[in-house]
Amino acid sequence: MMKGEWVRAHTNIALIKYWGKENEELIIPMNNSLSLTLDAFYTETRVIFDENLKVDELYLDNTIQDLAALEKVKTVLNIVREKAGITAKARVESYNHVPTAAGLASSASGLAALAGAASLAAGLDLSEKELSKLARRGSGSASRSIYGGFAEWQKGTDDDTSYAIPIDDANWDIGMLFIVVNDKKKDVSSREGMRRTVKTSPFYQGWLDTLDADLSAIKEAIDQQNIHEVGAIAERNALKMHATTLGANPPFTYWSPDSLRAMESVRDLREQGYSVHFTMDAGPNVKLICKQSQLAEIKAYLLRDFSESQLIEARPGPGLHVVSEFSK
Ligand code: 2P0
Repeated sequence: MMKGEWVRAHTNIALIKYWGKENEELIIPMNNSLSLTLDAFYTETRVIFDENLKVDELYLDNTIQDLAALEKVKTVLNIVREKAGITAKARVESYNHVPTAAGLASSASGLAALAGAASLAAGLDLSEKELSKLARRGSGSASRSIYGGFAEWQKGTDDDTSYAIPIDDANWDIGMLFIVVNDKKKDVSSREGMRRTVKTSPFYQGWLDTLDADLSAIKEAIDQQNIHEVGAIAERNALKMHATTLGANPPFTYWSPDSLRAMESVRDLREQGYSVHFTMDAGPNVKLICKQSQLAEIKAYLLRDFSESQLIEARPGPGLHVVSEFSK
């Protein structure tokens, strides 16, 4: 039996989105993406390789998960077993730390924590680059959660060249505020959504054509610690990504009426003189990009339209690390 330590990975939110795969099996993306890792949401995971187990098992928040949930996990475990030359099945114990039960659990933190925990349990001593590649095989966005602050996932051309690198430690006045929108409609998973968009949306090429410009502009704005530009570029990038879904066949959108209400609030805040922009991912929640020093004021303003439990403050967070004191 090989029992690893608890490893924590924080989630990240992309400011330049990953949207589409060039290689589905290896998870090589169509474009580079750039994200900010956050303090507020994280996953803690431990892996035990045990010869007595018949199958791999995943316990999430103390509840055993079904085969569908195991799919991404098994991909990572199989690569680790192959690298370490072991055959034992694994018991994976994982806890998601999310302030509310709002569907914010992320495959980014989950698969990054697993990459760290499984490689440690197997006795592998992987570099950050190797960990990023391993996490990527589980879920693309997880490649970026190896690092704290801003990270860029460089698409590369194959398994060996597609991984994230750190860009900036984000130790300046930037924060995010989540507006959690509850939405009952059934989601199109991001995996299915990006696949359908790449295949069928006539707007997809337009999305790809402007990415290099967005990426170089946002890197310059990060260098200058220019919160207004960082937010403005991220907002435009997110809107372009979401526009591609309306051109897909069948068409779909992740927006709900409450998402639009949240966007309206962002415009109101800008009229009040705040530097606030938004981004959205494969769901209806809206994430504001603003000065960390103004998070409390902005939250107070939003309490006119949203409840306390819908508003979650986030600050830049750290990269993958071992936790000596397990916190649950
Ligand atoms: C991102 N998203 O860059 C983009 C923006 C959603 C919208 O990465 O198929 O769970 O496991 O590689 O990483 C969500 O997709 O997808 C995502 P897979 P993943 O954050």
